[in-house]
Amino acid sequence: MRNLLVFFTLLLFTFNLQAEDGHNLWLRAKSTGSVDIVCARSSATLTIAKQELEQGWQGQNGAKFTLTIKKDKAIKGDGFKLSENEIQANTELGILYGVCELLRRQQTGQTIQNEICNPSYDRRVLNHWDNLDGTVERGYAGLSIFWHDLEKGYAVTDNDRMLWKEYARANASIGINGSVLNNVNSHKLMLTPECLQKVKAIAEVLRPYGIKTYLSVKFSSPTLIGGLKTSDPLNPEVIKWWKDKVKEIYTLIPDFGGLLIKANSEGEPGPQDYGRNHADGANMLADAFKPYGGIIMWRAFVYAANSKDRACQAYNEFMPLDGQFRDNVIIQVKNGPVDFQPREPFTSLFGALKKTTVMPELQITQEYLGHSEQLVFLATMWEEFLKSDTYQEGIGSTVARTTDGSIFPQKYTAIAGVANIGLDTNWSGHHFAQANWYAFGRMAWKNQMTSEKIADEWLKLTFSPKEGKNVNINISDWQKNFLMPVKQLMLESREATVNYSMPLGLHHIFAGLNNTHYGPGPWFAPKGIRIDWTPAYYHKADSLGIGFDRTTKGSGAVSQYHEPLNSQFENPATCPEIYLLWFHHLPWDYKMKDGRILWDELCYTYDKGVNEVRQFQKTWDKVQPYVDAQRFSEVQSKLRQQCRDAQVWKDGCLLYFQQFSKRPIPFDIERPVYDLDYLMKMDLTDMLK
Ligand code: GCV
Repeated sequence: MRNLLVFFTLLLFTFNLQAEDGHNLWLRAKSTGSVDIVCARSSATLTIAKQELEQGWQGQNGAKFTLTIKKDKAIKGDGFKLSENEIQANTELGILYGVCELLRRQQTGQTIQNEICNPSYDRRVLNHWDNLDGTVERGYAGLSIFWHDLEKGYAVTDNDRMLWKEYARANASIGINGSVLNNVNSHKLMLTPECLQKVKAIAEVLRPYGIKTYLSVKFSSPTLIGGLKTSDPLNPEVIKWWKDKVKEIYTLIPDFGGLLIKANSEGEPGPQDYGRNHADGANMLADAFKPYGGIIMWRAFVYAANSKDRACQAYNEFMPLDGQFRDNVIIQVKNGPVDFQPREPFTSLFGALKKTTVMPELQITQEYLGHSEQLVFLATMWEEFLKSDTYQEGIGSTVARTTDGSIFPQKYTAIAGVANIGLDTNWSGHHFAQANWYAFGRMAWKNQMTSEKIADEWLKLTFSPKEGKNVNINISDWQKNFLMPVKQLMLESREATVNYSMPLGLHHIFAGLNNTHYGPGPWFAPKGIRIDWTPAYYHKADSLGIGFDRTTKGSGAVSQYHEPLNSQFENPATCPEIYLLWFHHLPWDYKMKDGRILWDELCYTYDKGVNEVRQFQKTWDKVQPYVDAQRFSEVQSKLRQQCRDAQVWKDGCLLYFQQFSKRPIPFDIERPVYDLDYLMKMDLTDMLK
């Protein structure tokens, strides 16, 4: 209660809306008094915990606060027990996490009472798709914070170290405890001694903040850099090469986390190149890492050019191997079966694999959701995914529970998020994209956390006006006129994006030019291209209707789900309409639940999406008095862009599909403003950005 009072009292002061560039993320708060810290032990991590407490304390001035490391069976891993005057944990890291939680509660006006906070997953890992030359695959926030121009070698500067420290601090504040430092499309030089020296330097900065380093490497490294003739996982020389390499890694980095492997996927090498399977490959590496406590995160993102339905392939390749993986192998599975689309049902492997550890892979970077140009709060999507019921062990077997160890005992539990971090001053390109980094950490810590609570916390931490001389703002004004409308905007933003880009289960209908996955391109089909890389493979629009038939009469993907989902998805009448065209090819005049025909529904939904973003613009313009000038205008400008993008999506898709539906766009909605020819001819990427 006292924290609530402190939060409210603060906001009755006068404030100074000085320009902010977003670099301080959600860590802007300063202490409002002193605190007397009692802590019997000392270490680098505890020193950080104490500093954080001193710098961010907003409790009673001069209060005594105790940090205690004491074993308690109710506290799991790096969890902690929080009370008004003490944090107790089993580990030093638990103390640091407890401090961060305490400060967050003080700063956001949440209550602090005796409570144990345990993490849902042991490993909460960011996957950086950073290349050794400094570029970032699907990165929209500048160059890599870890790697620079390869020609300049692997030098590390003081500036690098400072930035890595800030990065580590931000991660620790939300419980992230692992970073895969490079792209899953790995560089062959990753495991060379020179490169490993740099990894060591990074690991040293991240370590006190509790962040383990991991790497992505080429499965064929023994051949590429080891001079061997093969990388066959069953070959004794190959096995020895990996054992030696792993020993070398641990000599440099004793707490190294392990590897993330993309094998036999999109041209990456893997065990199948030698007639072996995923288990042969993953287990060989797992055996080499086992003595050091390292893990192998083996990705299930596999699909082939000749596959009838790409969405089925991961299940088909991995289900026969269930039970064959070592206990330090974790299969990393993307939330959706195709590829991080704005909306997909959950990948059927969740709830299907029963004797194999599975970890969700989420994408924080907005590859398919407007890059860092569009305001899309992803927590609502992840909440929908984690709460999806797989029915693995009957009702209530949500994805969250099938992966966090609640249903089956697992040696390790883990979750990954593809990072949206780069050298941009504000780290993530769009000020609101920071919220997705924040949300990933919070949900990885507590997979039951609601997106509403996360948005509330993040907005308070990131946008509460700072105390100062110039502006008078009182709490109820700020809550009513800033917090509530902007939170609402965030919570609606993902659905709006689905509406204006790929509603009713449509997916992967992007412009193909430059492979940017940004604008619409349902027409994209240059001669000679792989059929599964064309949007028509996914939307299948023709004179009869639209959608991908994944019923038992079609690709059969529905059969990969447990009952009752299987039957529910099979029948268009019971299939949730949000997934309708994911599972069904339906006639243009198919009757929707609201009585409209499918074509009309599609038109109204695209139009709704455009209108929603226009409304976001109005909402944002109205909050100007509550936001510093720099962040206000940067977000305003991005929202203008998003409105233009939404219009292009609506016009491009409706005018293209209209050629097949041969029906009018209902007359009570706004007419398209672009010509289809123009949209098809333009390089949409260049036009949109
Ligand atoms: C890192 C999609 C993306 C690729 C990405 C791949 C993956 O295909 O477009 O950029 O590669 O997924 O997740 O491996």
